[in-house]
Amino acid sequence: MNEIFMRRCFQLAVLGEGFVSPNPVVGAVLVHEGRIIGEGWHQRYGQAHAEVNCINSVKPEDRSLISASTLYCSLEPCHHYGKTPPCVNLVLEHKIPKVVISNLDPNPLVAGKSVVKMRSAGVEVVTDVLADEGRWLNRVFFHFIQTGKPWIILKWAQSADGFLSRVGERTAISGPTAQRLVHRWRSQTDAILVGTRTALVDNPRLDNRFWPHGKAPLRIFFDRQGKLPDDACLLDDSQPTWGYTPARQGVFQQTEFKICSEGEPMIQRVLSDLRQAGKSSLLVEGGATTLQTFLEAEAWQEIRIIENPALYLKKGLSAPQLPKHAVLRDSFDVGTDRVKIYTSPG
Ligand code: AOF
Ligand code: ZN
Repeated sequence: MNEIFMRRCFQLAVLGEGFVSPNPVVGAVLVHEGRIIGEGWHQRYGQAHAEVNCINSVKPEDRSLISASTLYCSLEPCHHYGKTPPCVNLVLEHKIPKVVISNLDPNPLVAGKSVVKMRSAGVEVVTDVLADEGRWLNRVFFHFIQTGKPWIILKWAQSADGFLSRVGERTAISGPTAQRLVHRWRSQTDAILVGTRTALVDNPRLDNRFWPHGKAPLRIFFDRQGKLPDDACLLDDSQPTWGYTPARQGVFQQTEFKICSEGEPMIQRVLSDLRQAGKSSLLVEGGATTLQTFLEAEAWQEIRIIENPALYLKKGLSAPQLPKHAVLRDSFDVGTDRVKIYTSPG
């Protein structure tokens, strides 16, 4: 039973994706004798936590049952006064007798303190239910709060014979359903990065128009020699953008030019800028040289490969080599394409 209700918490948590970072996605359900009487999730950064929304959702006729119900939370209820008051107090005020949690909150302000507080008040607390799934769901939050560094995802699409594209031209590899998925990934990520050649050859928009949910991510591009034409999509000032490029003439509201010197190591610079801006995740969308640079620097936590099993290019720009130590975490079909998700061990 615990696992069924925890899975429901995860489903609810996911509804917050794209809206809550750098906070975790969190879901909560309140169950009385096997019946769900309340559900909630953390919907927006800075706003009510999952537990609050869950308790507020209980119908007036069921409110008397709260003190005889079990609260399931995908994350340990918080212990601190942040932008909202501590959820642990809510549990105690409503005299909820049992709380089931997937993960303890790694935030040092919480970190098991709420479990101790609830147990000392006589609440039965069960932890680690589907803990691995819970950690995977909030991998960005866990990594960011524990290391202070953004979670880096390398993404590429390749043909069945291992090519990224034909040389020097934008090449369609995956189908429209995969494109939607990529836009969903963009909406879940704080920042998206492309290298110089991709910016020039593909003229990408790097928006999430096919998954218009969540906030528009920060776009980042490299163009150290300032070759990108004025009418390039990345210079349309339509959403927050950082260009590692010489400054340009013109009036920009959302576009920031980050001047860098020719020999400066690019990855360290971007990561440190992201860190300072509180960005918890980065999706690197290419091209080959940029992906290779991140791979060689071991600067990645996750790799997502979309493969078109029916497309053979025979020649072109080779896809990067998957590192030997990459661990396959998930694989699934999307439309006519196949997606494989790898993580770095440890
Ligand atoms: C919960 N339930 O739904 C979430 C929690 O700034 P605040 O007040 O929103 O606090 C953010 C921190 O609270 C976040 O870093 C994490 O430790 C925890 N998130 N806790 O009890 C929730 N989203
Ligand atoms: Zn809370």
